[in-house]
Amino acid sequence: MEISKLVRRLNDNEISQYEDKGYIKGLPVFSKSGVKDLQKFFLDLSNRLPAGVNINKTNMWHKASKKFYDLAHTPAILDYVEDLLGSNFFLWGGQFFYKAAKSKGVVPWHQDSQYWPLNPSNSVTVWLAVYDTDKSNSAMKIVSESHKTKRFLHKFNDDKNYDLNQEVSNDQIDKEKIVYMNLKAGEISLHSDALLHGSDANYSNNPRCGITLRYSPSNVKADLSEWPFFSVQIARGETNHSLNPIAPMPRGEATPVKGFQFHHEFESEWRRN
Ligand SMILES: O=C(O)CCC(=O)C(=O)O
Repeated sequence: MEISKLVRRLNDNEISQYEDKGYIKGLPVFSKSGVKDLQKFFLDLSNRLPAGVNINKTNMWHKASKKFYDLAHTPAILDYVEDLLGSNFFLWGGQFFYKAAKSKGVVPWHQDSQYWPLNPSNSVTVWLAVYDTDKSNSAMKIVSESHKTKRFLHKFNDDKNYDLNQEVSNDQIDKEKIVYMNLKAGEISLHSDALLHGSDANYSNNPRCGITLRYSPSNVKADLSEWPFFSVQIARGETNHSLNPIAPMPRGEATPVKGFQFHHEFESEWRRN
């Protein structure tokens, strides 16, 4: 995938904005021709899913698919993350947030850290736009500065249109501070794991898809009693091998069929494909 000529490093204002507001948006990664490849990549991978499997319920693509692994190790993306996390960090999650045109799927307001048994809580999510995205086609929305409140009260909600099952109620949301993460295809936003975010249904005729990549500094440890499948791939620098299990680079193409899978579950599929 061709990289945009506009890629760069984060400047001091952007780094301060991340610390102060909890996000940065509109960072270029892929060129126009790279975006065509990105869209083909998304369609190819989603077409591999067995009938009845919802792509929004799958995860760990970086452990299953060499192509996804390569995307998540794109140097321009890692440079932006390094500017926030420093030179030693790992990749541990890769998934899609897809909403077809006219789809009713909603991502309720939440903090990622509510879902993740990671300590310390200091992860960065890259949200890579596969298509142009704004409020009309359900761009992700965030509450600026909400990451400064470490824990909002989440309640379980099994609404059939929800892509996640824990939500922060509307009365806890400071409406004045909502920002839509408008992005051109091939651009990324970055958000803190403590930032409140979510997205509405897609009432438009255009699809929207974000590829999310999760990175943490190498001192972060997962509680394996809660997440036994957790394993990491070094993204930059070094990692402490005694803190978390290490996942190999995929040796081929496999397809996750649910959210949580061990890396060894993909091995036989690599041999077959
Ligand atoms: O794409 C969305 O609407 C939400 C993404 C999200 O929840 C996340 O990146 O953690």
